[in-house]
Amino acid sequence: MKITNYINGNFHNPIEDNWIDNYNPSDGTVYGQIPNSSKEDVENAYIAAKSTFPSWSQTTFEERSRILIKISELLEANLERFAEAESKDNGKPVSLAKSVDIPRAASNFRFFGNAITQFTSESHESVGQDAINYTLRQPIGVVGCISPWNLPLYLFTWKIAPAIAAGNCVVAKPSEVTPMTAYLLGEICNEAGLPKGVLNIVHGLGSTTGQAIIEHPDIKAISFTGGTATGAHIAKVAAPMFKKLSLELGGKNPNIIFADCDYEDMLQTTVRSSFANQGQICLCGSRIFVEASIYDKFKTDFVAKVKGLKVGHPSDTDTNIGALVSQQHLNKVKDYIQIAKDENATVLCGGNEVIVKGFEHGYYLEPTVLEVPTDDCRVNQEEIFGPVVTVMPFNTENDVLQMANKVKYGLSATLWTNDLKRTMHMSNKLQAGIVWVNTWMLRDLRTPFGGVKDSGVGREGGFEALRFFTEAKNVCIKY
Ligand code: TXE
Repeated sequence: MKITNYINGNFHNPIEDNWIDNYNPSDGTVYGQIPNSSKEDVENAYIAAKSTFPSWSQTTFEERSRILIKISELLEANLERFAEAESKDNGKPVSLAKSVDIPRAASNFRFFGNAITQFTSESHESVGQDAINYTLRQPIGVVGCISPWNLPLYLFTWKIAPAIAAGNCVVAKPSEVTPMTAYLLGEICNEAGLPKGVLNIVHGLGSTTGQAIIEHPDIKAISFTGGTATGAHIAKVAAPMFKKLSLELGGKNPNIIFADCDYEDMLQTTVRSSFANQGQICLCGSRIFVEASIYDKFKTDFVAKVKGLKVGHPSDTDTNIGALVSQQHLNKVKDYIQIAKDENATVLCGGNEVIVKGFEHGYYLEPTVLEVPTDDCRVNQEEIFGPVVTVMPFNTENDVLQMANKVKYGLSATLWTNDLKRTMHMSNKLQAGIVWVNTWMLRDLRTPFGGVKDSGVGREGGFEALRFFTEAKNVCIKY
């Protein structure tokens, strides 16, 4: 099938008739083509967005809210179709797409449809100077949203929903590896009555289509989720044009386990935080540190559970681990397993490709647990972004804090303990944008989301996202 660009409410082939193959990771076959859109396609998307902005930015909050909530309802009504498309494109189990990705995409529209009706600004009376200040929160204009392949519709809509709720018009690009659900979203937006030109979706490679978006002088804000190197490149291109940037980048998150935790709960959740979505979530706890007194027990119990995970075709209802997103990504993850061996890590389980009967050319890998000799080896420092975790013991709170913080990333951290003082102390000291205590990936959409250090700049979520997609203008009136 051919995926096409969604510009001004209609579907268009790319002007240069340039196409790239779209792979199904579960069997390695090409099942479609997507445009590799050029600068001209991006320009057309920009023109549609620009000409719609004056009317969309003047649409009442109630009307914007009504349309966003309608999109949310239509996504829910099309849950099966979207979940199957997401799984086919990405390799994730259909059950995961059905329970997490698509419901969350629907929640993004519902949440920001509601949030915009509650978004207020401040006023300040300058007492003694007979003046009052009030702050207007005005939409920016045309904004760019660029998203990755790991949680395709989930992250695409996490950007688009607040952008359009705040009154902007959007030029958006999903990952070239997982374009399908973004393509289907266009139809849903038309059905929901979103005015033509509010959302424009261009498909293509980062180096052509993505580059044209970030270089466009009149796309004044970019919200990006993806790799740290790409984030750094975007910052460099955007800086001379003073674009507003929100960059959500990689992670190498510590999962710190103290002996006083609720053990069974920790064990179950740690399996999930290590391998959900084949470990391809920027929030996965890929470095597991365990207090020495329970280290051996943990290793035995954890490895037993991991060995029980079923690697299989994404459509099978009992599959826990589906396919990795691409051959290239599978190769990268396998290279890291070799690097670990070269650095004297012990493979406690996994480490090999899996041949799934009937789907021999799919990109399957066993969930892998590596016991590492030191915290500064490469597999403990670099983002692998696959079904691979490291484990090692620690003795004291201070030791583990140092190791946890000794990476260039700072997205999230998970802490397992029932000690209140330790919880407070560690949560304050961990260098991360998000700390979970005795849970993982419990997301409340009102809370700020983002990282420190090389994990990015800016915060998404709640009013933070609406603030990002608006400019504050202060008006001071002397009376
Ligand atoms: O990401 P890219 P890739 C990490 C993970 C992964 C690595 C590389 O470690 O192995 O990044 O993944 C678009 N101008 N994460 O190569 O390239 C691209 O088309 C504008 C972490 O897939 O960063 C896609 O839409 N856009 C992560 C998006 O950027 C450009 C999720 C992300 O692709 C561009 C995914 C350019 N010059 C990978 N180049 C997370 N934080 O969750 C690329 N793109």
